[in-house]
Formats: sequence, structure tokens, C-alpha cells
Amino acid sequence: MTGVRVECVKGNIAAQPDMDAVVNAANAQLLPGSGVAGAIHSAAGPGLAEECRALAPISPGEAVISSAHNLPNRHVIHCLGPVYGVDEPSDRLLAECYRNALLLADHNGLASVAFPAISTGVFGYPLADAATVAMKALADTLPSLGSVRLIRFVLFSDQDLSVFQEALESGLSGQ
Ligand code: AR6
Repeated sequence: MTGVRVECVKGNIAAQPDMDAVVNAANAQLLPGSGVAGAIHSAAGPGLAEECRALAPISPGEAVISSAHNLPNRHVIHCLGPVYGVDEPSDRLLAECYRNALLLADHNGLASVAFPAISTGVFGYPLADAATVAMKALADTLPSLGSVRLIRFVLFSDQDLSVFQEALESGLSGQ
């Protein structure tokens, strides 16, 4: 499978010190919010929101890159996931988030990227469906990657972890 390692772990996306970039499940204005955006902005400090002002707004499916400020990473990649059932087609827009984030990481020469389960909190995307979309997007994008060698999904609960783990095992098998 193209030499890229893909793994799922339980944890906090804002505490992944061994990763070059962490992905933010952002809002369009790239402002601090709840969930992932809250954890990332509070760990990064106010400099992140300041830098993000010039990058906003973004559209569903889009990804932009910033510095990581006080986070223990090199960069934050901000993705705006679709609001489930509102931003349509939700599955294509969610897949675009993963693809665009990975291509952006690759263009910046990064070796490792950690993702949260984009859109599955406030934006209401059913977790198992989101996991299937994520793994399919990865399988489609892996052949285009050069520098990225490690992709990690960081899930917030044991239950969410097992759903993503299962999707990873079935989605990438045979790649
Ligand atoms: N680390 C890893 N996963 C987390 C963390 C964390 N620290 N915190 C929550 N999750 P959400 P969305 C899980 O709502 O659905 C924000 O307010 C959570 O259990 O952060 O894309 C933004 O400002 C869920 O499975 O992102 C936007 O307005 C997943 O991460 C909006 O919410 C995503 O939950 C974005 O909504």
C-alpha cells in the first residue's frame, strides 16, 4: 500500500507531539470554537487565530495551512467539513477535506499528519459513514503522495476508535 502507514488511536488531537501537522475541524472563519477547534486554538494560543484571519473564510471541503504556534507540531491544517444534510453532497465534500489536507501536507514536504473525525461532532455526520468516506478518500489519495509517510486518525472515545479501526481494516485492505 504505497509505503504510507495509516493508524487509528484514541486521544486528543491537540496532544500529538510526534506529528508534523494536526488537522483542525474548523469553522469557515477559522475562529476558536468548541470540540477540536477549541482544543487546537487553546493549545496553540491567540497567535493562531491572528494568523488565521488572513486565511479565512474557507468553504466546505477546502483546506488551508498555518503555523502551529504553541502546539508541539510544525503546522495546523484547517479543514471545513460539511454540515451533514446541509452542505451537499456531504460525502464528496468530506472526502475533499481529507484529500485537500493530505495534498497540502505533501506540497509542504510534511511526513506525518493527524486527523480528527471531521464533521462528526457539531456538524452531525454519522461516525461510521464518515469513517468509510475517510478511508476511501485516503485510498484514492495515497498514490499521489510523496513526502507523507504516516497518517493518524485521533478518535475521542473507545467506541469511535473501534468504528474507525474497522473502517480502516476493510477500507484499505487490498490497496
Ligand atoms: N481531539 C480529538 N477529537 C476530538 C476532540 C479532541 N480534542 N474534541 C472533539 N473531538 P467537532 P465538526 C471529536 O465538533 O463536527 C466547532 O465548534 C468529536 O467527538 O470538533 O467538524 C468548529 O468551530 C467528534 O467526533 O467538529 C465548527 O463550527 C469530532 O472530534 C464545528 O464545531 C469532530 O467534532 C465543526 O464541527
